[in-house]
Amino acid sequence: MKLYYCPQTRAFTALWMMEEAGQPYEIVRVDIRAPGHPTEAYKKINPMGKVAGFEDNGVGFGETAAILLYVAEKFPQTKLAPPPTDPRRGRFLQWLMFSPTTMEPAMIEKRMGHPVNSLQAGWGDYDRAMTALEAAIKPGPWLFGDQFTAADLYIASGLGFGMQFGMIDKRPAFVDFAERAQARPAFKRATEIEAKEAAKK
Ligand SMILES: N[C@@H](CCC(=O)N[C@@H](CS)C(=O)NCC(=O)O)C(=O)O
Repeated sequence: MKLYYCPQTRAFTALWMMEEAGQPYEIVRVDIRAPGHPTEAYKKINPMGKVAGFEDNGVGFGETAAILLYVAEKFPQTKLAPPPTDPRRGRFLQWLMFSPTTMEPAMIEKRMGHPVNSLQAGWGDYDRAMTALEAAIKPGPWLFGDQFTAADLYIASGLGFGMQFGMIDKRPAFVDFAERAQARPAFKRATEIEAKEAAKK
């Protein structure tokens, strides 16, 4: 498995996932800030030319949610996703998709300071999205009780980023959730890899 990665980008989420999965993988650096990016060669991996990208058995693809789901399903023993027959599966998929479909646009809305029509915008609006998320994560420790899944990872990654850059309010439930996730050994390993990769620039 190859993870197409650039430090200090959204590719950190997929890097963290690889460390949670604990399976052999190779990091392939993509410099999104280099002139000429994205190259035609890289667009064969991710047609958008964005990171993260992923390749397994000669097939490349992008989108963090797809990478997380692919890895969780490839290694069911990691229990990073409830299996397709599990009654919680649909709810898991909903929260896995919540990051790109709802949290990200809500963060941009907050940063841009443009109020939106909550009925028309697919993400509702910032307050609606954050209130739904807060209610889901409050019981804890994770969205599915004691089982940490790829959905928790993706949400925690978005919360960490959003709160760091002032795009998400530091509600106590968000801070607790992000800190709990960041205390995981896999997060710490990913952070160390990220620091080493950033130093290579
Ligand atoms: N929806 C994508 C977004 C990825 C994305 O926007 N990545 C940025 C870095 S944070 C990127 O590759 N930017 C370079 C470019 O647009 O060429 C995902 O979640 O994987």
